[in-house]
Amino acid sequence: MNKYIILIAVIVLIVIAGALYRAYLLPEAAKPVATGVERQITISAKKNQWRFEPEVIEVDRGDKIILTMVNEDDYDHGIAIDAYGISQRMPANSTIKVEFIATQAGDFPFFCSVPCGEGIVDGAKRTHFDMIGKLHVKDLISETQ
Ligand SMILES: [Cu+2]
Repeated sequence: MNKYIILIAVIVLIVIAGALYRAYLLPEAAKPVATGVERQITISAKKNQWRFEPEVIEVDRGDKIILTMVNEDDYDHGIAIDAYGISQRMPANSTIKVEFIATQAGDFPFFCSVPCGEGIVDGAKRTHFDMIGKLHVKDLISETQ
């Protein structure tokens, strides 16, 4: 038999198997959801505190998140959420917007992605590495609201 016909048959089989997997075997928690809810959330990098405010944000899986990131400092910071492939620079004394859909449930750190130094805040040393917070994405299927 022509090897191209065999090749095409194999590809067709793989595609059909993938479609069947998505339709029947994919766990409910792994299916994409969109709640249609838009959440406006503002997070500030507090001036000379090496701290995000707030440090915990809670959303529902499937929500569209519109983050307004305010940098109060005279130097740059960054915002990164690895799980969502987000990494953006926050220029000094400015505000940026970051949009994404919270497709995965779980706890994900958000953190400063631009080395931004250190200082003493209320007698304690704070550094770039203290600029970390938590994004909690609630799963509406496995958690009861
Ligand atoms: Cu920073």
